[in-house]
Amino acid sequence: MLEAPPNNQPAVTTNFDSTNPAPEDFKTISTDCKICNKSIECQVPIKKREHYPFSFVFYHGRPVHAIIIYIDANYAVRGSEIIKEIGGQVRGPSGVLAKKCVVAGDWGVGKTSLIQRIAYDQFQDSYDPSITIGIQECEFALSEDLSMKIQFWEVTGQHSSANIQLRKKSFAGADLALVLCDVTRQSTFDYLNELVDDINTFAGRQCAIFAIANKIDQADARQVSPEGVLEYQRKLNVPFFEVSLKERLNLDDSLARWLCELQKKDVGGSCST
Ligand SMILES: Nc1nc2c(ncn2[C@@H]2O[C@H](COP(=O)(O)OP(=O)(O)O)[C@@H](O)[C@H]2O)c(=O)[nH]1
Ligand SMILES: [Mg+2]
Repeated sequence: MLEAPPNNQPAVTTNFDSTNPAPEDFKTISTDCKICNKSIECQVPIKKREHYPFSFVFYHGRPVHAIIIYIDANYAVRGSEIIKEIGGQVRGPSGVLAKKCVVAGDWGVGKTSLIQRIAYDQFQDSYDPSITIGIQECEFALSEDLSMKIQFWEVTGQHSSANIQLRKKSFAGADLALVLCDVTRQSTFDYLNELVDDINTFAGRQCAIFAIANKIDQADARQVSPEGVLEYQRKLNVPFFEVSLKERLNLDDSLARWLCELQKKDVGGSCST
């Protein structure tokens, strides 16, 4: 049985620091945007030394476009690159589709595990609520000359007026939202309703939402049956995938669906998955 983190309300974290730093650990940097034709201020998460240098995709402007910012170990901007808008989405100069994916859900549902599985194909049995991935970038090859770079944001924290601004910041500009729940704890399903509302409000309707019902390897401990999962799917009107991150069950199928959904938005047509 998982133990809730101390106050049951971990802060929204948007960086790599395993000491769960304060949510305001962002640094404002200025850089020129050729589309806006002026200097813009970007809020970039502060990371641990060993994670430098890193690149960060900053979404802004009307219509929304993005700039890739490379930060060196002294927090200097090493360079920036405009990625232009194509059909409401952004594409890098070298056939790279750039996407932002928020990974949200109650504590202990498997947000960190999901990102670790995708990025490193690793799984950790122990639970330390203070360890959050923050932001992790992964690149997926879609074809010989096209790849997709997804920036995964782990968004923790319960709904509360105190962290509503932080949620807004985390969800803004998201192309994809993965909302996780745990089949061994029904309360994690009940939490999805307000999460989906927040995503629709702060990320906008163009953000594709998928729900991940995790931990199906714990069949005996299930509080939500497969029929129950379908019931939530109907109620929330969001596709659900039942997975086990521990056993790596159904992950590839669901990954193929998200990538397909994101790709469809840019290049149109349908996917074979
Ligand atoms: N049995 C089982 N445990 C899992 C699974 N996925 C994650 N866990 C465990 O659940 C706990 C919380 O996972 P974590 O990814 O840290 O949750 P987060 O708080 O949402 O980021 C950890 O102990 C994980 O090992 C799964 O598929 N099956
Ligand atoms: Mg976590």
